Amino acid sequence: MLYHLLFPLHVEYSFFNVFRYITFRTIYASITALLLCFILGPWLIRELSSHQIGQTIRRDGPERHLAKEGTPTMGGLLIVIAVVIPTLLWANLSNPYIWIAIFVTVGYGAIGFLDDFKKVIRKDPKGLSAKAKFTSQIILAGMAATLIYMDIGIQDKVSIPFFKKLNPRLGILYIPFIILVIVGASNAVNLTDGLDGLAVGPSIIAAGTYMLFAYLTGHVKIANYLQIPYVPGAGELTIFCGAMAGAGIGFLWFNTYPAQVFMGDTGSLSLGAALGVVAVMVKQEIVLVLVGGVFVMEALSVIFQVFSYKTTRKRIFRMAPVHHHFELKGWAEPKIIVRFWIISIILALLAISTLKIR
Ligand code: 57M
Repeated sequence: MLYHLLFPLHVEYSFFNVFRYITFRTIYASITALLLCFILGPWLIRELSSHQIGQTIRRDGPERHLAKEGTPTMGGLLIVIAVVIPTLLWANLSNPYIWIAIFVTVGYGAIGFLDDFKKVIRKDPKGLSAKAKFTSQIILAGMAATLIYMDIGIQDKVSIPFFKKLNPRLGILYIPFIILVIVGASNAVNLTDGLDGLAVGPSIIAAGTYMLFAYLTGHVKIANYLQIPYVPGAGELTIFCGAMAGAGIGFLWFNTYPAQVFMGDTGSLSLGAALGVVAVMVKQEIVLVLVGGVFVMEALSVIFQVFSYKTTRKRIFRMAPVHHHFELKGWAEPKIIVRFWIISIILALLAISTLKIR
């Protein structure tokens, strides 16, 4: 909105030219997101607490989680607001990628909200049924995939990290592929969200990485120089990613150990889906496995654990997802969290290196 209101003034006042630049608008989108979190955060936490929107802790988990009983949850509302408002303020709203990113973030936030609402307010420990949750995730991702492939006509070629000449075309299969990326990313972030700051830290790092990818992909000269796909208009997603990184950092202020608030499914589902849809639109889909490596590791730990337990009745980890394993080994919570962040940073750097090593 600010872009549309203020940029036209550059004809009379050259200062307003600065609104043309994606870099300038990204910085201010991040700052706006941070400020929104700092301003709204304490109020939201107070409201959630006063309405007793607190977490119920499962009795079969690591014992030290019992002390977290009653911590306000659904803080993801803050994340969604702090991603969407700065994007609406600073991005070019005639850009379709921006609207698809907002649609997916808000849509998955709404699914998470319904789940949290049933669990926390209606006191139904099961929340939304797995079937309802999964079906609605697939429908939303399917709508986004159709828009991306049919309407905007994003190419169905997939970029394989480290191989610049290997770009398989998926044809119509590109639609289920996009659904897989969005739904997979969303659920993987959700599984990771089990320790203070554990999901939001790697989400910030991933948003920062995709901020870079979006900028490069939308810049014809740089994209050609790096021989990565050039997607006209995708550069505007840099602003969305900047808002996401800002919102994540702002939320972390309150979610860092010992957490004053949890994000709930409202936050985890929307953050994961937002990363997934951006990865698709900037044509760096497969490398998300590396950028979001911590989420992948957490999801795989559950898959292996369930498979092993079902087939051999033996557990690979003391408890899955893998962060519980380290908790039960006696590692202090902050140690696990910060080590997972470090792994995320290393993986993000590796992912960025795929721009050159190819
Ligand atoms: C969400 N959420 C937390 C909070 C957060 C298939 C199975 C592996 C699924 C998995 C599961 O349910 N994962 C989804 C994990 C929960 O946090 C809430 O949920 C939101 C995210 N959806 O925002 O609202 C608890 O996590 C802790 N927490 C923090 N800090 C935070 O910032 O400490 C969360 C955010 C909170 C709080 O304690 O209450 C969760 O873990 O429930 N299931 C599991 O993870 C279960 N694992 C399991 O059953 N493993 C078996 C299997 C797979 C064979 C095994 O290994 O044998 C464990 N989860 C729990 N207790 N809580 C089992 C025991």
